[in-house]
Amino acid sequence: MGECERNRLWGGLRGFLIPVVLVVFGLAVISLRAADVPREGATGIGVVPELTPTLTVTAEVDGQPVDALVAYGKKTYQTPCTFTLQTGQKYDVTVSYTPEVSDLGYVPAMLSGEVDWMGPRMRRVALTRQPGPVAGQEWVVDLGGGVSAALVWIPPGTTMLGSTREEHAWALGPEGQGAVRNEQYGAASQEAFEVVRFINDGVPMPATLQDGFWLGQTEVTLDQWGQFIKDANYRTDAEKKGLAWAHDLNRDGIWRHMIERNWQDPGFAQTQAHPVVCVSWNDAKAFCDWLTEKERAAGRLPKGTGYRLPGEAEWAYACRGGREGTRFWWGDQLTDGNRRMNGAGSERAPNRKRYLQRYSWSDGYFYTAPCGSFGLKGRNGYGLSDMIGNVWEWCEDSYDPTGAHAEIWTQDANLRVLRGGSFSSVPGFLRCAFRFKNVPSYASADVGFRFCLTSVQ
Ligand SMILES: [Ca+2]
Ligand SMILES: [Ca+2]
Repeated sequence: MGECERNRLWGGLRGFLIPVVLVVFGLAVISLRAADVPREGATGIGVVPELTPTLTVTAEVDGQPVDALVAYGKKTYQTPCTFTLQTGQKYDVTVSYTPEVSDLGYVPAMLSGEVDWMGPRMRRVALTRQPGPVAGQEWVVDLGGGVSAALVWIPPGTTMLGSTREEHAWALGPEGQGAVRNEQYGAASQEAFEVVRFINDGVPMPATLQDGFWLGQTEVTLDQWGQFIKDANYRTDAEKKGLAWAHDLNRDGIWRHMIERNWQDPGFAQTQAHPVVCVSWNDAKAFCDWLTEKERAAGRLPKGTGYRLPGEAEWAYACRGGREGTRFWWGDQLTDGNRRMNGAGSERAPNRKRYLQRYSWSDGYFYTAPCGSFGLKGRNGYGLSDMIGNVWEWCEDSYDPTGAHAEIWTQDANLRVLRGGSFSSVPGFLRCAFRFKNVPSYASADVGFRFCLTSVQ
């Protein structure tokens, strides 16, 4: 190979290698820069700053800034607070505010989404008050699980406790039927029966309720009771004892202590709309305490209020629905109770032997009726359903044999007051003034309750 040829060959190789080396070297430089060269700081002159997305959260109430709590992940922070985020990241922030002095709490606000911005972002969260009971208006309390209970407002006012001699005589007479000796109650004699059942209405005595309060529009339904049982994992007195007072249908239909009777099986069919029965005073109180705690935690309880059973005077006043001085909330005529109450009517005819006392018409329900079955006609002047009949209702008070008290009376814890009569009651029991009582652990297939919301000490 001559010099000339070698030069030509080298020249050819050089023409090929130099671009290859340049390309390889160039790629190496480029990849080195992309992978390993530290990024320029945001302050570098002539360099585009790399922006990190941040989120600053502040809170306000009625246009004024407040110190709220911000929950992000498992930690909580105080406003104003700033979070450093990453583009594309999903975020979920809860802002809550609990002032020290306020009737009601505030609705927690949620901030959530995907980070689709660079640099700082500011979010000012306007917090609103929790909806809560307002004096003078109906209140629907949320029991959870999609179940609620309506309470009507009972205005302040004066009522007459007890009953007149005339009313007493009517209750014992042929229409009230309270004086007829009835084996199912085990009265030893007519005289004893009269004394036990009717002397205890008490003499007429005015009672003034200074403050209004809310009272359940209906007796507590199975739906509502079930929500409490689920949430509080509660066992009733009847379940613990393994028995309740109920009809002994396999024998003679007489009320007896029956094993394995409780609110889940009182011995007759019920739907979720029926009133819960076989609940003791203790059980009813546990329900009220559960609801108070739950509503307080949710910030929906006005300061100084709570849920409890109605006092005896509150119950009697509410039962009258604004109409004073009559046997029933609709007036004095028993027959006007047709399509207004579920008591012992002629539907009990098949049990004629044991249930001699009843009124002349059929109300359609041998046992409990679904709460509010009688529609608007069955509501008294305050809009309350089944104040007379369906199931007996526990009151907060202890039982004073001399009569009801204007204030809640708790000096004797051995007996608690029951009011309103039930599907099993004679007309003489189905009155606004009639009082009944039993021990706080008593559970019966015709006893339930309704609850109120009022000021508590
Ligand atoms: Ca009935
Ligand atoms: Ca009732």
